[in-house]
Amino acid sequence: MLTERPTQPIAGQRPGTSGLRKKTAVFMAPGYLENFVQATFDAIGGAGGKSFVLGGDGRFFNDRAAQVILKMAAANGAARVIVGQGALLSTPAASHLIRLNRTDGGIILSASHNPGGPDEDFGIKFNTPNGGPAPEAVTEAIFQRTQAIERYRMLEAPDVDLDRIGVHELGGMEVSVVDPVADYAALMAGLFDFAAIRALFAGGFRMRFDAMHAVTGPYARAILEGRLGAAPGTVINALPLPDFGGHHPDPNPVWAAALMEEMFAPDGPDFGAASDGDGDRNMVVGRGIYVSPSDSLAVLAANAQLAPGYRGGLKGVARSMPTSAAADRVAAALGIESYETPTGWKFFGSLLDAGRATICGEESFGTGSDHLREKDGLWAVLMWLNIIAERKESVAEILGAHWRRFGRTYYSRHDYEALPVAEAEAVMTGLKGRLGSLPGTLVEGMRIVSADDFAYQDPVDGSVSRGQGLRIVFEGGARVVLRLSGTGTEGATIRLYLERHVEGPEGLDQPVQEALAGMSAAAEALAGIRAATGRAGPDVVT
Ligand code: VG1
Ligand code: CO
Repeated sequence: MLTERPTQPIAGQRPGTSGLRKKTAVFMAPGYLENFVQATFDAIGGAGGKSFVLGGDGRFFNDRAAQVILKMAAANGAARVIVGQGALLSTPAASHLIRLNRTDGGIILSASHNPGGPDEDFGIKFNTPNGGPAPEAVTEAIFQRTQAIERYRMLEAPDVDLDRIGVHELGGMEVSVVDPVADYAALMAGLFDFAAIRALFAGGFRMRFDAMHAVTGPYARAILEGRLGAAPGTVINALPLPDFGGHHPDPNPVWAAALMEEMFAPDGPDFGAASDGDGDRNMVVGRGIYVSPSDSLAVLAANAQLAPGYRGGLKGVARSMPTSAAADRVAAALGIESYETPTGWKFFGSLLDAGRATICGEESFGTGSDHLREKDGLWAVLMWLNIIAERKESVAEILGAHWRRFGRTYYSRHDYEALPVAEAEAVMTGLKGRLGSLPGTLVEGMRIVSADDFAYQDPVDGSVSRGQGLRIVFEGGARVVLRLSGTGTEGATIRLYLERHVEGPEGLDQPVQEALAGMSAAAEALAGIRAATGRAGPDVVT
């Protein structure tokens, strides 16, 4: 039975950097999820006759939310929804399925790297027919609709058995339950030299992949251990759990500490990697060496032609503003365009669609290419494996060679988490107010050449996004960048990004935080985060 249920606007349903994220209990409150889903359907001109992809990272409430969304899609007249078995889909796999099946978009249930569980976080995100996160104009339209909503449509029907692969029927709508891994694995096999990677593993190459009890486990098992012959047990924490085993599914040295320890042990594996809650991010580690995400982007761009899918070369490279300029140097050497976009994958979509960029990346452990329209954790791991198989060198050798050729861009992000909102905003507005007076001045003995609040005009569609982070550039290109996180659910998080380039050949092997000590002091002199918040230092350093 189809019902129209009266409702009213709920405050605060504005999507952030990557969809709408709130405490799980907020999402479970009556009408909360329903309002947002109905607003999404309304904002895209209704769901009637349309097809969608649906899946999530398996966190607590993923299964219930999927059933609600299916019944709402049916009640709104959708023709077909493609769902990953068990309501699971990694974000990149969802993006691929949208493109492969030419659907009218997709709904992804995830709060990505945020912890999951009844007391933790949940999230939802709409992706457009190109497979990418909805651009700002669409998220704004959804938000406007949440503020005017008066009713939502719901089908009263039993749940669909999402564990059974095949075609189901729900109130006249087709529900296709598909293997979440198969199409994605086939896409990867077309991009990379699986035979060469198989030979690498057959030759005794040892790898550890930490799936962090999040969605990538089944993908990594099937591809690395199944198709590529990595030793059984290569993938650890492979079972997706509703609370990610109580951990943060955030692939960085802090939250993947056990992997780091193994990789830095004397007889550690040759290669290590981890991915986040929804599988769109990656951390890559060599034996005894950590690869910063900004460096990873640069190395992948410089070596992409070693992989069959990229033999023809790259059209351009794009990075988010806080990501280091290491990739720009590669683009310059290759004679291709480089782009600097605001934080969030949605800003890469138009460049990828227009064929202006092939590889994109963010400092937050996100890398991807034009094979789909999301960042893609396993893609980056496979690209590294393909490069290692071709170059027959270790991660340390590949990075060392990269730095000797392009110089080394020391880089670090310092996160001050869960600050009182007023305190965090005072730090940001204080510095923002002083930006105009900074150029030409000396801080910690370094001269500032420019200071601005980053604004971006999309070179393809001309849309403008302002207020994307405070950017202070010093002589020689060193930078201090500050922005507020748009993905948290508690208080405010200030992200401070530090960067300094060393051309070499001397000084390429300094400890990162030592190399950036001057930048850190300059940042405190400029922004006074510690002074204003009383914090002794950042909560997370990556
Ligand atoms: C963070 C990262 C950003 C990333 C976003 C979503 O955003 O910094 O680079 O695109 O998360 O990634 P913020 O606003 O908290 O800095 V994911 O893997 O959460 O979809
Ligand atoms: Co993610």
